[in-house]
Amino acid sequence: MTENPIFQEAKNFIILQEKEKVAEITKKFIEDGGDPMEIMNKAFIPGINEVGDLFGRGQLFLPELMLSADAMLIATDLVNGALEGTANAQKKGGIVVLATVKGDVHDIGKCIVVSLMKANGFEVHDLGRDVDVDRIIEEAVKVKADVIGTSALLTTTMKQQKVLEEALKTAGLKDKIKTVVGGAPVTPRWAARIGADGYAEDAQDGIVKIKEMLN
Ligand code: B1M
Repeated sequence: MTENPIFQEAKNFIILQEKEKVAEITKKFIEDGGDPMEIMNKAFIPGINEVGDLFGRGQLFLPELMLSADAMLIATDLVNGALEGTANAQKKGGIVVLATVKGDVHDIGKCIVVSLMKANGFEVHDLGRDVDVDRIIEEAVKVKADVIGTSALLTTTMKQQKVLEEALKTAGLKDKIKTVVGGAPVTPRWAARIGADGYAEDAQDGIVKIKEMLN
């Protein structure tokens, strides 16, 4: 089956930093009954990944990266709004504290994870980005979290996920609160090495892993 050409068009709008066109195409796709996660996974994420590759190769610079990120945030907000509209309050998925780790401002992926978890009936406490390990643990204790999920996008900040594991052990909480790690540089090997309970490749995988843990 041939792929819907709208995905290539939407991907290009992210690469070309066309914020208004991103908003238009996303709204139209959703209004026409499209699955919001489909346009996210097939157009916007490949688009921003391509921007990241161009930036990594020095073919695109920080101001352009920031404009593409703004366009991506518009798409994410619209997709997340549509996902939250589908939330099923009947399902009880458990209590999850989510954050992007200290030193890291990348939160587009984490926001998608938050919305998809809410849509799947989890009680989500989103601490935002650049969040200190002590703050994450404090909130997890306060809300009696079943799971702490962290996102890290930089090779320098993923070490914070290890700091979290060590702090949980020191506080005697390691066997009480499960942990899931995610983010572009994070791998299953890293998760195993630092003693995290789970690794999630994407938002959907995060839901699957947390559900497995809580069963
Ligand atoms: Co930055 N950046 N950035 N950036 N940026 C990367 C990460 C980079 C790989 C680009 C590159 O060089 N090719 C590179 C890191 C290199 C490295 O560490 N080795 C990089 C750099 C260098 C930087 C700066 C240092 C640039 C500078 O200032 N010179 C700076 C750092 C700032 C800081 O954090 N201290 C910086 C800044 C920025 C912007 C602010 C411009 C912007 C972020 C805006 C924002 O998030 N609000 C930005 C962006 C957009 C990117 C890229 C292009 C895209 C990231 C993204 O949003 N992807 C990125 C390149 C890339 O990753 N390919 C890059 C889409 C998003 C949906 O995916 O976040 O991976 P992702 O989330 C996925 C999965 O990973 C998973 O599910 C999500 C959905 O599928 N997931 C989880 C993530 N967390 C999860 C948690 C879970 C479960 C699943 O459970 C807990």
